[in-house]
Amino acid sequence: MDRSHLKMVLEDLEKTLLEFMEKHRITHDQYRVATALLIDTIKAGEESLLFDVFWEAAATNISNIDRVGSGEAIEGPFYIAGAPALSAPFVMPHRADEKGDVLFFKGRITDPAGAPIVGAELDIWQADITGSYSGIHPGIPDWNLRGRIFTDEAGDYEVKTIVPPPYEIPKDGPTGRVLRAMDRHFFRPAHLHVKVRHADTGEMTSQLYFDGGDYIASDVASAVRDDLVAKLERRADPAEIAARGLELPFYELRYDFCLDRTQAKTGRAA
Ligand code: MBD
Ligand code: FE
Repeated sequence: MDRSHLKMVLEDLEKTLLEFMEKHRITHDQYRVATALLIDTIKAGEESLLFDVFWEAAATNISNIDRVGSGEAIEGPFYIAGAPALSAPFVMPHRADEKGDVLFFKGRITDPAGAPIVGAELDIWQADITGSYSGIHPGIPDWNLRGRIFTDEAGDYEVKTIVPPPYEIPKDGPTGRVLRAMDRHFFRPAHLHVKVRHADTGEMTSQLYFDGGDYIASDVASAVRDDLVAKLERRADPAEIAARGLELPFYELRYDFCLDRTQAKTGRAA
């Protein structure tokens, strides 16, 4: 954004908020409540949560308008850079007694012409069966259910993990206070987060949801997009279960990414 555009946008933001204050006759006491809320949010470490729940989806939707290839999604507040690079066959780091149904998350990454993107990195992070993220919530080993995997010569990827549950955002802090005042629930539908990187395509951030899952139509973060909802397929055939070396039915989620090789030039670093 150049300087004159920045000036114009900031003036418009100022004007919009001033008009809002006039419209709702925001008193000095109410103004103090609002500033205290923002300060509380930062003290509680929820500044990213508050912004991401209310405004990140709009920003990604706007960015997607001119985007070639698979749409992007919100990053949310819980990404941590530097997850372990895994080796094939890929299995997400997990505890010996990790609970949850086994999930194979798989698909192919190609360019718009259908040529495979070989050696693309998928940096994946997700909640455990209690809806907790390692490195964020206490009592979970570092990097649990966080890891980086890579596409093969055909552009294919597959990683073994668990099916995450719907996620209830922290509701006892300032973000929860706002949502409660608005009579909203605190849930996000079950989701997998992923950033995809390749020197030719740059980096993109996605998030995948499970068709038919709870809260798909009422995500507290308003971040579900039809193009990011994939079918969670249950595999119960004993032969298939045995072939996977498993004992119980498992699930597969397939999502193919299309990434434009020219997108690397838009300023997103790989
Ligand atoms: C999450 O896992 C998330 O993805 C968002 C957007 C907000 C809170 C927790
Ligand atoms: Fe999340």
